[in-house]
Amino acid sequence: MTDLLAVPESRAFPLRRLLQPLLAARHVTLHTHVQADGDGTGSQAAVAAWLEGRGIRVSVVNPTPFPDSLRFVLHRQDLVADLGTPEADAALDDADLHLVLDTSEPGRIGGLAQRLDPARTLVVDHHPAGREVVGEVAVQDPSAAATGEMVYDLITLAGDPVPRASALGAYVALVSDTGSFRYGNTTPRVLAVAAELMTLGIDPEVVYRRLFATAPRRRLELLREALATLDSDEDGRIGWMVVPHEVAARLGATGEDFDGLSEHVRSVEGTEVALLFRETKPGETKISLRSNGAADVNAIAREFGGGGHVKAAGALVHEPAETLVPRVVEAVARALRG
Ligand SMILES: [Mn+2]
Repeated sequence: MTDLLAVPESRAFPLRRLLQPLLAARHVTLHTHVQADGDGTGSQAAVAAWLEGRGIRVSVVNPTPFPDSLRFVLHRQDLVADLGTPEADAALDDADLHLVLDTSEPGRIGGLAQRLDPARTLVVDHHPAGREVVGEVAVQDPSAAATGEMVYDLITLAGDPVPRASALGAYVALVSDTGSFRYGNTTPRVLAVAAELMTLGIDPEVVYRRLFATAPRRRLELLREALATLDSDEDGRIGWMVVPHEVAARLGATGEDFDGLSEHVRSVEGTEVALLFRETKPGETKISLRSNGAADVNAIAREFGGGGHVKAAGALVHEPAETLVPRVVEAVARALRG
């Protein structure tokens, strides 16, 4: 069997270039996109434990609060300072290097976009490159299943053993972005990396329980409300659910409560594109788009000012769901007609 753990050369070359400034830094701040997910935070945790082991100071500064449900992935809670706090300002001022993980787009990092000097900012991301990139040294590789896979590569290219805390972060990243090793991005290499991480002490069942098997009651109530709105176009190729702002507000639902909701829509037989419309506030709607392969939802999301991957994308639109839903459904129908 070929060495599945070997880093593909097309990825190794740019990652080695990024290693030079990274390992020469004194204090690195780590960043990910708004509404951090398991890949963004897992990648941050993996890099944090690794760089600290090398004697480099690390801070985690995200544009929106670090999700409580993902705190377990960090080896130290005091690494985190939310943007806008004095601690975050101090870390950003003191750092000589910034590393943005799991996005490269200024529009995805909220208020951080104004705080990061591109000349001192590196990017590691697995999304297709957008128009603007936040850092001057950016490694963007859509062939990676997760940013966490690239972080694993970065550590091994440095010639370092993968610390156990880094293994946990990388594993959480892989589980999150592959839908627990079920989506099409689950390559033989992903499973080989996951196997390697297991040998470093990761217990898949423990991670599963922390990520999925416990949820606040409001999350199931949100699912019940969302399922009540389940709808589809005439031939059932496009399905969607809508969560109005008043529902989310009544339940006290946070961003992470919505993770995976669109999978319920996608699971309906015959569905080719699944949509979730979530009003984040009155007059503002977040669209999540999931494709079973027939349509490029990244292209559709870009029509509405967003982006993402071919099979999973999103957009934030300043418009109530009521008028937005028919416009997006029509755009998807057009894409499916090809
Ligand atoms: Mn990701």
